[in-house]
Amino acid sequence: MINGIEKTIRAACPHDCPDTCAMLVDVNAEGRAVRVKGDPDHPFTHGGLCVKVAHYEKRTYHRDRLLYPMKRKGPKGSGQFQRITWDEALDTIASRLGDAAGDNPQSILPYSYAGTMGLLQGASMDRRFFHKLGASLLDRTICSSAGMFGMRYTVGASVGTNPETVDQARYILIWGSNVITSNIHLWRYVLRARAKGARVVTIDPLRTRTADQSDEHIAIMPGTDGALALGMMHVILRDGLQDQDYIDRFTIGFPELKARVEEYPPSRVSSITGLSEETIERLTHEYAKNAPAFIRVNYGLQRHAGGGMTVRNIFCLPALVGAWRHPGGGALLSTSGFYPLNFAALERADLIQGKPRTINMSRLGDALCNAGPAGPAGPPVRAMVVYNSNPAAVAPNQQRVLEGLRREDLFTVVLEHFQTDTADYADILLPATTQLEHFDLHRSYGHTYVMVNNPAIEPLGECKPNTDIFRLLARRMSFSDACFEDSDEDMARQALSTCKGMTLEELKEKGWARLNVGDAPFANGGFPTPSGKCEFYSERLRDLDPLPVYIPPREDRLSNPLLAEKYPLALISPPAHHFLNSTFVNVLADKEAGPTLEIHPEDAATRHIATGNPVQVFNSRGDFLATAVVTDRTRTGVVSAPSVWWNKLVPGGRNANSTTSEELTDIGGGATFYDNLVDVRVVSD
Ligand SMILES: Nc1nc2c(c(=O)[nH]1)N[C@H]1C(S)=C(S)[C@@H](COP(=O)(O)OP(=O)(O)OC[C@H]3O[C@@H](n4cnc5c(=O)[nH]c(N)nc54)[C@H](O)[C@@H]3O)O[C@H]1N2
Ligand SMILES: Nc1nc2c(c(=O)[nH]1)N[C@H]1C(S)=C(S)[C@@H](COP(=O)(O)OP(=O)(O)OC[C@H]3O[C@@H](n4cnc5c(=O)[nH]c(N)nc54)[C@H](O)[C@@H]3O)O[C@H]1N2
Ligand SMILES: [Mo]
Repeated sequence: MINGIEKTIRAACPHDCPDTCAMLVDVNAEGRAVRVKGDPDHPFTHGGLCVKVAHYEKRTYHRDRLLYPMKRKGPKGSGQFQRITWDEALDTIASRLGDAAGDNPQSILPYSYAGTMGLLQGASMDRRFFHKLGASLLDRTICSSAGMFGMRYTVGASVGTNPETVDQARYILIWGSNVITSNIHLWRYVLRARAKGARVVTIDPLRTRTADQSDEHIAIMPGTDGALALGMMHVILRDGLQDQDYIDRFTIGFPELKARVEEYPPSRVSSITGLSEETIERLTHEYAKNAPAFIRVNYGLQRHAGGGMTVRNIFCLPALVGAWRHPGGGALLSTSGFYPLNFAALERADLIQGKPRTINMSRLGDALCNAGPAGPAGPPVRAMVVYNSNPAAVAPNQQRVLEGLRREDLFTVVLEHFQTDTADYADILLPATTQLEHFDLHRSYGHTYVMVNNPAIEPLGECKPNTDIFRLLARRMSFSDACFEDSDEDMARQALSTCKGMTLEELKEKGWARLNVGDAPFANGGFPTPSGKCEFYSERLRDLDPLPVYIPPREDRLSNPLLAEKYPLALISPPAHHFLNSTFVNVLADKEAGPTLEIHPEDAATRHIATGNPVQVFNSRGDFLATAVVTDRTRTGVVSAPSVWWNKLVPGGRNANSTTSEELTDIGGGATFYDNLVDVRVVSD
């Protein structure tokens, strides 16, 4: 025993972040987790943890943890609860879901996202339960679906550059990604590449921590990146900078693409993006001439009307210049498509009978408030089970969402660690275990290892893992299929059944296993598209446009000048450094400077706004309050509200999502959080 540490457990960070860090948890003789640290042996995360997770045990043992089942005793939203037993909680839920199902099971809506990225606690027994029940399906679009489909139509899946080769890149374009905040372990590879002479350029409307550390920052207008990519393709082909051999062998649709990009000369692209022609020309030449060039795309830039096409356009670039040929070359948004896990065995879609409707999670307000012809087809939502998500804070068009959650005829169950904004609206609130208390299996979207999370401690209070809760509910509903008896380890084995050479025993022992992804996986084509090539022309996109095209934001000065006259500022609300979406806000709020609004000095001057002023940010959907920070870190015409705050922890009780819209992206049905015009004024009293 060293310093009272009895054992050290191999674990994995569960949070919604590309890095999926390998963790070690020190547990003392009393069975208490006393310290969490990064595992220095993990090849990608190499012992580092971020500012949020470095003291993870404090979140687990936090005094506000939910420890017992509770039922509502005050009005919806008041957050008043009384403790009940698990039996009462499960009986009530089973009986209310049974009633709703008797009527029409599609009146039941599961609502979950990536509070934990664990394959078991995130998408296994829960899916089986709702599939068997015949509940509405949920289209999980709130984060990444636009980009995912943009990639799928171009390179075939969520695949790209092997992140462990990025140190071999000679040119690194960080495009709509705040690596230092939201993907910190990639930064080491960026710095190594730079030490060997690579140039690092960041394209972001804000001068973020990452932009600050780059060799150049290009402050683009939000939502216009698709046009920039087309402009770059124009310059590449105009100046003969393409890799014709790679194009001929490993792409389809080149002649059509060539004709299309002629429509995007730098002059046109300059007026769309707010960048000078000189910048566009120079950026393109640097990109095309410094092989291997790597583009780190992230999800920020796809939260706009044209988000899917934007990612598609950007993913055409590496094939055009042959960047995929080299280790370190290419583009990366997500590695999740590399994992050959058996998701079908986990989720068991075969349990679905008939054809239930699908509800898009990014239109929750609509789904809850618009029974009838205006809303989703089918019956009104009568019961909702929320887990791994905090929609009252994170979903767009917040006032509509809250209106829905207040409905007296809606039965709401929430599985949580803490009493979040959403939990305040629960009829039954169930205490879930955290990562230190349960078992799980993980993939990553920023590296290529399968990870295991061994439980370090016993569940606190009466907390239960999500898997257990759905197992118990299945029993209460008398579901007799054998799959409802599977243990978590059984399910992990099923998930691994399609991964050659990986066993659960080895994973539990070592903590991770590397996928077999080559150093230059697309050097000789082999894209997982229908043609096996990079598809500049995609037959599957015939209904929208089979070729790359610029789809402007719904709300910007060029596409909607009337709206822009009324609400002239583009609001983006990217992650605050110490928060993970709305997770950690209650634990780490004091590390952030309160809800702030960053505004450029010129935009502040015309509104008589000074740093420290309380301001109201508003549009036709709603408003929220923040403290102004006047700074040239944001460009003119753009304001930024670091997010996602808990409503109940900020003045006014509502956050940036009071202004965001439920409109969806061009492909993938994604949320459009950053496609959002507002205006700002000082709050006078
Ligand atoms: N610390 C921390 N890490 C996180 C998260 C977190 O909340 N906190 N969230 C996790 C999740 S769920 C996700 S999806 C990822 C998100 O990771 P990122 O995609 O990196 O997240 P964002 O901050 O939304 O977007 C990145 C950058 O894009 C910029 N941006 C916004 N709109 C545009 C645009 O139109 N064009 C361009 N070029 N840039 C734009 C923003 O200013 C921001 O700096 O990070 C994950 N990691
Ligand atoms: N304005 C604005 N809105 C945004 C974004 C933005 O950038 N700006 N980002 C969007 C993005 S990218 C995303 S991904 C979504 C994220 O939205 P969500 O997926 O809802 O993420 P969180 O807000 O982190 O909430 C997750 C909740 O799950 C809980 N949780 C964690 N682990 C477990 C578990 O094991 N069991 C149970 N039962 N609960 C658990 C946590 O306590 C937390 O309250 O938000 C979106 N909303
Ligand atoms: Mo996300």
